[in-house]
Amino acid sequence: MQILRYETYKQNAVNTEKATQLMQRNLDEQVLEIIRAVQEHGDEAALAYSKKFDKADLSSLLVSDEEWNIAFDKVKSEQPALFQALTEAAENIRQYQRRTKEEGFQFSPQPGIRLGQKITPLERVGVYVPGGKASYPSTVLMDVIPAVVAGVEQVVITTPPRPDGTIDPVVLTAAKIAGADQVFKIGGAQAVAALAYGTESLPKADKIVGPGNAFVARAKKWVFGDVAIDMIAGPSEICAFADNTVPPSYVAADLLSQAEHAEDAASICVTTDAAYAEKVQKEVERQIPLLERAAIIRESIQTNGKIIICEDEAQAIELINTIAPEHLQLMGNNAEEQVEKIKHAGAIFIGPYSSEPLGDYFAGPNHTLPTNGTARFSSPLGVYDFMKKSSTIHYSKERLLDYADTIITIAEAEGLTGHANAIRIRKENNDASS
Ligand code: HSO
Ligand code: ZN
Repeated sequence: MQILRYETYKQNAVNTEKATQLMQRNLDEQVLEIIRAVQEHGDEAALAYSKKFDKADLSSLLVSDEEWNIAFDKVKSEQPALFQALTEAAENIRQYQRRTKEEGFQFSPQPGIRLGQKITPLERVGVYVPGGKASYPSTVLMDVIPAVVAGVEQVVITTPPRPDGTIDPVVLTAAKIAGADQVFKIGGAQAVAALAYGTESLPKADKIVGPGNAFVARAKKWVFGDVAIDMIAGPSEICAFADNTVPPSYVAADLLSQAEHAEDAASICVTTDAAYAEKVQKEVERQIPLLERAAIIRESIQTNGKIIICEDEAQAIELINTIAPEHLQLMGNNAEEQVEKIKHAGAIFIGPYSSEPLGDYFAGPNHTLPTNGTARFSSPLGVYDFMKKSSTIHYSKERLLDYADTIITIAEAEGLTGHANAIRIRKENNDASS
């Protein structure tokens, strides 16, 4: 793991956007073809893609109630500790998410005037759950529960089938614990297209959420506008700010926990102490071979792992705000005071015992977080992502007449005499009758 001084890090941070753009263009051709096929041929195209990409020969896309219940009962009886853990985590997530629910409001700035905001849950939401090695029951809980708490009428999951046509029973169990309504065996860009436009079996969703591979991410970009989407999730990131009060083994373990997600995950340690940086570096090297996913971790640490030495705390905070990491761990002595100075981070873990996996699995706040610097302008997934707002306006006759001339003045300045007329007609009608 590379140790860098702050200045060197800043100079090296040139972007690699051009290469990424080229890759995306090739992907787009395939993704657009899939979207078009699903739009035109619905289930038939979806089933054909499941056969082509997932090697699954399905007769139906929907997971039947029987199949779902069998999976649930099996996990409950054969893996009771896991079942209990998922149930407890779900309760923590529910409790936290209830607090993120916004209420509407009404107020009366003057007698006869009532203004407000009405908040309504979305009707239909599609949650994409990745398959294969990256299929995480914890993500099912994190993405479904806020929608259920919001009051979404229909929450459906799409997830790629395994070659034998089944879905991981633990994912199905998490889906039931979270309160999803239906699960469909469909993944990739075809799932995004099916949710965006609807097919014979899949309902057309108002919003699609959840992480996925490059195909899913690109497809979400293309259907955006026809349907709402949450965010385009990038590789996992962790930034740990630590001092010598924190055991270097904790810092190293936390960095590696994110590096294990994928080769392109990014793990960064920030410190003001050069001797401490070396201790963390040694620990990282010591721990990598002990982990099952050592190969992935090594690659991730070699390419994107960095320990950055800053002059002082102020410089470190400035750097963290520039990175705007998905996960920030403030682990050192001054953690509580540092929180106030952090402007950009998806989730902030405070203190040496608030290790990132605590947030991934259990604490309650969402683990679907803005990545790739987007914490500058976006937020963790929450109930608010599944609700929308309508403004409400009421003026009594008297109040409208009071302000009629003012409104007409603005309408006429815009040259919109029809607008002016809609107000004037009421004014004249009432002048005449008085
Ligand atoms: N840390 C991931 C979420 C996750 N971790 C799921 C384990 N399972 C988000 O960056
Ligand atoms: Zn994780």
